[in-house]
Amino acid sequence: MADLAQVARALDEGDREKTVQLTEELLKAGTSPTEIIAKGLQAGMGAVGEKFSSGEYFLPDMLMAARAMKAALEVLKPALEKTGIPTIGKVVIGTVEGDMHDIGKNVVATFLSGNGFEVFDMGSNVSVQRFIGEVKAKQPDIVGMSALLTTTMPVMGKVIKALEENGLRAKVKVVVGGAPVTQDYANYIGADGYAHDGGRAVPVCRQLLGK
Ligand code: B1M
Repeated sequence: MADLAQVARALDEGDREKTVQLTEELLKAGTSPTEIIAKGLQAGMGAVGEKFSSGEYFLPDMLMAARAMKAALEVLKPALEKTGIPTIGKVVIGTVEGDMHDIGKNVVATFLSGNGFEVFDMGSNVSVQRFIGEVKAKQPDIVGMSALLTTTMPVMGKVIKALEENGLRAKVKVVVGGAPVTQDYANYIGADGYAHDGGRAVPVCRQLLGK
């Protein structure tokens, strides 16, 4: 039978077909999608990241792993999206300007929409101005920002500043996350919440809305 280590390995090898096939097998066998993400897919991505850092892997290896992960997440999406939950609140979410990493943000968006939030996903490389425009247009309860690069993390603070300058800060809660982001950094830039992963983003957002 397929196991989580095999999923991690297939992803590390950038083998999209095998990653999807093993993900399907595990799901059918009753493994929770959350566990498949954390202990299979994300574990594999961690290995890819380490190999990229050490010079063993190059950009195409990261791209192949990203494609495999996206395909496997599509398999898990229906299982993550519970239905019939009344709407808890509206969330506008995006990866900040200069940053193309969208897999983690997609996971967070899927968890939120699967748990009763109406999610407007702006994609990646979202400028400060686009965040402000979307907040004005959608009037969300929460603005979610993701950053995977130490160089793009400061953009999250710029969005918060722009929310203040546009008289919107009191109307929304701001939640931030992404691999290099910490609770301390969230406090430093004046965000309302920080979540380490997609699963934890749900209780953080619920708590901020008092629900
Ligand atoms: Co890039 N990359 N990458 N990359 N990449 C990292 C982030 C890196 C750590 C790799 C490394 O060196 N070890 C490194 C960043 C170093 C740093 O700044 N500290 C890096 C680099 C350097 C780069 C480039 C600069 C490489 C280059 O061109 N020389 C380049 C930058 C491009 C750009 O953005 N401008 C680049 C490009 C890419 C690809 C395009 C090839 C691809 C991204 C494809 C895509 O996303 N569509 C890619 C990938 C795949 C990675 C790694 C290997 C994996 C990222 C990922 O998808 N993880 C990554 C190494 C790593 O993270 N271990 C790396 C899986 C995902 C589920 O986890 O995104 O952490 P994560 O999301 C989690 C949590 O962080 C959290 O919940 C998610 C789900 O549980 N979370 C939130 C995320 N957002 C949240 C928001 C929230 C709450 C929680 O609230 C709103």
